[in-house]
Amino acid sequence: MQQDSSAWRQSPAPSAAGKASPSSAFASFRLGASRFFQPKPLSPAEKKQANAELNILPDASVDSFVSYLKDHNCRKIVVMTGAGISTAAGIPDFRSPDTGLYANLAKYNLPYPEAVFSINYFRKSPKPFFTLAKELYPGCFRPTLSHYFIRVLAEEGMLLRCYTQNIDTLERVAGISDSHIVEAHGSFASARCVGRHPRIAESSGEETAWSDNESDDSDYAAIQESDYRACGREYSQEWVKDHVFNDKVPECTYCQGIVKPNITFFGESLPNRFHAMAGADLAVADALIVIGTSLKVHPFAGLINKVQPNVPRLLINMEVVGEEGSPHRGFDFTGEVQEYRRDALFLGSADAGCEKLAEMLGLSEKLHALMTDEHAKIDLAASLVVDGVEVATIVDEGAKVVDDADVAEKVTTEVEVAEIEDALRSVKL
Ligand code: CNA
Ligand code: ZN
Repeated sequence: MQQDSSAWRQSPAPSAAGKASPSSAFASFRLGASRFFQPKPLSPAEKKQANAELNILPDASVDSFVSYLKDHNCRKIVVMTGAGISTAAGIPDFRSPDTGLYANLAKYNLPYPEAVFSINYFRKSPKPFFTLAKELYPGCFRPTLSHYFIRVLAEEGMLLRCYTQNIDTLERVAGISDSHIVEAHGSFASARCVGRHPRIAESSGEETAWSDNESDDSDYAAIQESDYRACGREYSQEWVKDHVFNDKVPECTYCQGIVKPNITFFGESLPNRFHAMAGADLAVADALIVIGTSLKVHPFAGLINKVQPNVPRLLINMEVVGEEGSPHRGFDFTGEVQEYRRDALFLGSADAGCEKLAEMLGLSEKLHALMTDEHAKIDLAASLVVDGVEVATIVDEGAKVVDDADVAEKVTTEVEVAEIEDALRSVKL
């Protein structure tokens, strides 16, 4: 057990006889007095005034943050993103007051907005989620400047990892490598059946008692929730998408359970990859950039507290989020609460913030060239015929557009820039 050293230092030494001697009484008085006159402990802001080393950043400006990146040659930047980096692509976020999904869910008749992403509600009533999924489905949107900025950071060897809460797969479409991405809330890229089988049927060696004895309810009356195991059959994104676009709830061909895209709902645990990587990544990160998130969803939001206390952090968002007024948690843009001054803020759109970062890092030209090129490929794939081959179908496979090396190569090697420009004039998105 840890000893309380201050209490130990201040207690008067007893005399040999066990009584306090006059000198010890005086000492006791002096100690009491010095305790009384002890100077007030310095506030974190005063400590920072006295010790320049506590000022990791001199102020909360983007300029100071970028100077730090350059001066310290940061190569292990962790980027955390949320729905705000995809709104410019036309995908609504959750919580923006008029445009967010939560403000526009009336037509689904939900008991509360979050129900659309609640696993318990989904099991009972999957239709609202699939109706919404049709609107959000990947493959219909182009990545934003912010997505490409993250890719440029990776190509410059500056990115350790991008942790995204988004389920739209636009990081993949932007060409950020799988190894650099952690999809903390899963994605539409795969799906599995969330139906359940009675374990009893399995252990008794019977074939699927589930469907064979449907009429005989009494067999199941005594089965508890824990007697079930998840079906878990995997289905492809294309198979699910087919159902969703035909307004059908996708049902497992094996057990008739609902097939759910592997996105994390409220009430479900996050993917293993998140748990396996977050702790180690954040511990060694040399800078953190948080873009387009309300930081309301945990455990993701708590990642900002996992970097070392002297690692600088930048928030790029339409509104200030994540301040908790705590010495150990949340952002501290004023530098008055936490030991180190290290938080910077860009209040505005994700794209404007990333544009500014790119400019200051000398990466602007590369970023714009990359985005123009990638958007052209996506547009082409959506509407063009290359060498007599109809590639319009490729757009249906969304994330594959960039991943599919053959197609990408074909588009870049066989179509001249002039052709792309001509083609773009005729593109109908
Ligand atoms: P949120 O709670 O809706 O917050 C979005 C935040 O971004 C808000 O603070 C906005 O002010 C801000 N914002 C909106 N537009 C911009 C912009 N152009 N530039 C900068 N900031 C902007 O969303 P979170 O991501 O914080 O919440 C986590 C949820 C949302 C996750 O579980 C996601 O799966 C879920 N979600 C994802 C998507 C997607 O994949 N694109 C869309 C909607 C919701
Ligand atoms: Zn099933």
